[in-house]
Amino acid sequence: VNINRRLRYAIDNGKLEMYYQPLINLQTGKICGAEALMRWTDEELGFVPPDEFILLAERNGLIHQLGDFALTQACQQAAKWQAISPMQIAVNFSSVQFRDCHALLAKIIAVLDKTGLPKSKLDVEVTESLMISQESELSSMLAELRHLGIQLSIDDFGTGYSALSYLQKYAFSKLKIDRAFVMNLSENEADRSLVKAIIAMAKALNLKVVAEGIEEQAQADFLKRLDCEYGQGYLFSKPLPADEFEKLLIEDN
Ligand code: G
Ligand code: G
Ligand code: G
Ligand code: MN
Ligand code: NA
Repeated sequence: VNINRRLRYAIDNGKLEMYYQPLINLQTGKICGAEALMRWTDEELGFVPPDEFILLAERNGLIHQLGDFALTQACQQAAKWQAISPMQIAVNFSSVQFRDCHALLAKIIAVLDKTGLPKSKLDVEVTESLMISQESELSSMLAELRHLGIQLSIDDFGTGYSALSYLQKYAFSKLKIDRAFVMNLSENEADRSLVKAIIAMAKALNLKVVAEGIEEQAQADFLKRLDCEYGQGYLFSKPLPADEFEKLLIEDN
């Protein structure tokens, strides 16, 4: 089976689906947003993990079509869900999508216009790998996103190899602590210290903090005590199909 061909088939035949994982306000326990995560189940290959097909798509160029799909679907849903709750929607972007910054910015603006989602409700998630690229246009593109009122988050924080100087250079709104640091909070004193330090640093830089991969109440309690604003993880909910997320959102409001 040629996985490239199957992925192209999936794009052309509506076989991709967006799932939504609730973003929880740790102080109130309520849903304040969602992260959109792509799912692909192929008739021949079965369930293909997103990190596998995203990597493939980055190599064969299909990432632009996947990215457009994720953005459009997520904004459409979130625009609809504004009637239930003023929730935010976080969409993952690959660094490859930023190679043509102008085109990407135009795409984002066009999708927001078309779907009617307020700009402040979109959260663009990028990883530290984007910060390694020294494209001169990146800086002005990210500044323009923020100028428009769009949120910008640094995802998987702490797992990349980039210097921390980018945190000053770009105006991020949120920092998402990678689940690798959250996982062992209950057992590991070093991880507790590290998470404490990351939260303190984020606060000093005026960034909101999201802790990812929360699976246990003890982890949530620890993070709440440290004034971590938001959490995501299986403790609250795994990523859900749109209709299931919508039910949860209605129950929560
Ligand atoms: O969803 P998990 O649900 O398995 O996702 C695994 C990885 O795939 C994560 O790093 C996530 O950021 C990435 N991913 C999931 N959906 C998307 C998407 O729509 N676009 C991009 N660029 N990455 C995604
Ligand atoms: O999260 P859950 O317990 O439902 O996952 C069960 C199995 O399904 C896991 O082996 C996982 O690899 C796979 N899986 C995880 N997320 C999804 C998804 O969004 N859709 C489908 N079809 N399978 C998934
Ligand atoms: O890299 P990014 O943060 O975009 O990807 C989020 C990934 O984390 C997805 O694969 C999602 O399914 C997964 N995830 C979300 N919550 C949990 C959790 O509590 N535990 C684990 N192990 N994975 C999680
Ligand atoms: Mn993410
Ligand atoms: Na992450």
